[in-house]
This record gives sequence, structure tokens and C-alpha cells, in this order.
Amino acid sequence: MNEKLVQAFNAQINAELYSEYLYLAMKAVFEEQHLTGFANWFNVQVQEEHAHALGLYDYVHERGGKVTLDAIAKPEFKEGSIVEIFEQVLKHEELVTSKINALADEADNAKDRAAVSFLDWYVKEQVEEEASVRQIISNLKLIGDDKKALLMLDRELATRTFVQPVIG
Ligand code: OFO
Repeated sequence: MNEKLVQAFNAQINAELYSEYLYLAMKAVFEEQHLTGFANWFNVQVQEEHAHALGLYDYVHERGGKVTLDAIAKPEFKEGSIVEIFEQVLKHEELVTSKINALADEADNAKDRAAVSFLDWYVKEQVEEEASVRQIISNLKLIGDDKKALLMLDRELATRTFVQPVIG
């Protein structure tokens, strides 16, 4: 891969590690409220983001590039209601989608067909990431102040498990 593209991959590794860190911070909010299903959802999210970062990391090496790790920024979000937190998750995922698209554009500009093809997995993954968060937000809006329904959703989110993705 050309140097500019390697740098763009390295920046995306950092963005995925930031996502992991952000969701780890959000998970703590739910742990502290004993909403263990929501905490589990974030825990799976943490593992997914880690896998996304490592997928890029391994690919840079596979292509003979150099992995350069940068500092991970402090996770920034507002501790509001549950729906407000998930709205921030959606906003974050939309930002990550734009970063993945920019990275794919960079691979396109470099006419690096292999990198474009590899990044297709991430492009599709972002569609799923956004859709699953939108689903939770719409459930939360339906639930409103109904505590029983909230506990039912918490139980449902407790069943989410991490499946190691096959990237690329
Ligand atoms: Fe890596 O998908 Fe979320 O950020």
C-alpha cells in the first residue's frame, strides 16, 4: 500500500480503538445502574470495536505496511437518559461510517483494488452497526417511562453475544 493509504489505515485503527474506549465508558454508566443487559450490549460492542481495530492492524501488516499506534483520546459523551446515550452512540457510528467511507475513497484514489475490496466488509458492517442502534432507539422511544418494558428490553439485550467476525 502507498504511504498515504497506510497512514489512513493507522488513523482508522485509532478511531476503532476510540470507539472501544467510548463504549467501555458508556458500559460503566449501565453497570452503575445495575442494568446488566444494557451493560452486556456495550460489552459486546467493546469486543466488536476491538476486532475492527485488529482487522485493520493485521491487514496493514499483511500488505507490508507499518502499524503506528497513536494516543487514544478521552471518551467524550454526556451522561443523560438511556435514549440520550444511544442517540450519542448513533451519532458516533455515523461519524465512523463517514471515516470508513473516506478511507475507502483513499483506497480508490490509490487504485488499490485489494484495499477497496477488503474495506467493503467495513462498509457493510457500518450499515449493520447503525441499524442495530436505530432499532434500540426506536424501542426506547416506544417504552417511554414504562419501567417494566425497560426491564424487558434489558433482559433481551442480556442475550447478545460476541461472535468473532471474519473480516475481509
Ligand atoms: Fe467499528 O464500528 Fe462501531 O465504531
